[in-house]
Amino acid sequence: MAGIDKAAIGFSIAIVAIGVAFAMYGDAAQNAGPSVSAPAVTSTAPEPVMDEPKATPEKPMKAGWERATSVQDPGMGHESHQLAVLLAPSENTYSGTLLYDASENIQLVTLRGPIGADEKPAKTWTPDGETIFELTFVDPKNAKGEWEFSGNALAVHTMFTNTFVVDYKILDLTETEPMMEEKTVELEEEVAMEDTTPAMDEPAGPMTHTVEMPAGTSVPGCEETNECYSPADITINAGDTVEWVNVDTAAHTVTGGSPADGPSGVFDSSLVMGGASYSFTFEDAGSYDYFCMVHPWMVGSVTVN
Ligand SMILES: [Cu+2]
Repeated sequence: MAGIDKAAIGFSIAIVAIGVAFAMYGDAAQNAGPSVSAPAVTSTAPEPVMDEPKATPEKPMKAGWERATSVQDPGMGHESHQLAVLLAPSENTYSGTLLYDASENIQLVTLRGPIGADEKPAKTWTPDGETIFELTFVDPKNAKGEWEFSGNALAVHTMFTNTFVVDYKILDLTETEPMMEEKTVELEEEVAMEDTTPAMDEPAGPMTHTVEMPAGTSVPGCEETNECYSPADITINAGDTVEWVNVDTAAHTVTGGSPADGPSGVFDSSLVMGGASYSFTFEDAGSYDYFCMVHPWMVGSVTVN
């Protein structure tokens, strides 16, 4: 179970890492790229777009296919990207053929891991220096196509701010349990953007740690397993930043203090809408409890060494 949790957390953070990485040239691509169709967005404004719902593009749904709608990339300051998760993170390895038909060009993403410390793939990401994931990112530069994939999760992505929809079908889906996995089988990867992808391994200096506000936390229940923030308790180094990503549809807060004692005043996100995020940099060692002002069963802590 710990493996699944770690993978799930890692995937979520990895998605942020993807967003962070691609934001760097995503801005350039956006300036140079085709205009986007979202009416509320201009390409030049420094968009305070985190909280604004985007119109879902109209697209006839393909009969017999499933549909996913993207959400704003949660990376801090990287509002210009969109993500849709098609296969949620799993300890099992998924393989299959993805047929996709999206409302605009999309990029294809898989995550593999956690992998062994002796593996040295081209693209890695790690939340803690120990749990290491391999990222695969393919840009087919089209909206329709198919992709043979393999990984512990499957998602699609754009480098634009507007919501996209993707109709998809997964053929020949298999799930391989970790025990059954043959270590000798290498993923066949076409990392089209390999040369331009900023390296994500071995971050130097202060790190950013991601904590999710999971879906469904606006009703009680998550407190029974201490999963109202995920992870609810995190240990970091002084100078590190914690980014809380709201993957729920409900708005939440990240408020220093406790439901019993009220806000500490150390940090307070105010309302973080669904799909938005909040970051705080902890300069001083100590233990910091926090909670959600809207849903006081949601509590978490940050320990700063
Ligand atoms: Cu809440």
